[in-house]
Amino acid sequence: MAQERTYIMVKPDGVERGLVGEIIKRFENRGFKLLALKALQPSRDLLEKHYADLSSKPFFPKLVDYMLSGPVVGMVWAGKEVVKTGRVMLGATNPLASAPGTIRGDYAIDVGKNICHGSDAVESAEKEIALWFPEGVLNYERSLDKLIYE
Ligand code: DAT
Ligand code: MG
Repeated sequence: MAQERTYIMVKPDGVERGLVGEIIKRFENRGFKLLALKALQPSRDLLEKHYADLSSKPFFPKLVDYMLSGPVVGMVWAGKEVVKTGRVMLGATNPLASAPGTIRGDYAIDVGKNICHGSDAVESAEKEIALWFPEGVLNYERSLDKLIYE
């Protein structure tokens, strides 16, 4: 089976608020497969690369400062349409526009404190995985998949 992958990251506010387990649990419960997980204090350089597409936005300096304010937890999840589905599970960028039941819709209010990141396309996911996990990530078969996929 082709393994689509996405990069999901709990932002500093999500880590400090103790939401790491909750976010992991939602991806686990859904049936996605964890390929990598780490807590780290990202550097300004790493964050500027991660958000390079937004560098001309007026909120960019504030965004980078927010992301520098504490540790983050980065993870790689795999599964069928995990990029798109991961974004649905996260909710809209602006938490006030996020449906209840989504992570942002259940736990956040302001766009500048929206708890989590999820890749927006398969191509950007692969770029982000290479950026955040230069050491590489796991690739393994899971017997559980026969209970999740038809
Ligand atoms: P997303 O995180 O949903 O992929 P994005 O990639 O457009 O959204 O933006 C990255 C982050 O930048 C987002 O999670 C929060 C911040 N951001 C986006 N739009 C913003 C805005 N209009 N004002 C303040 N922060 C914003
Ligand atoms: Mg984005």
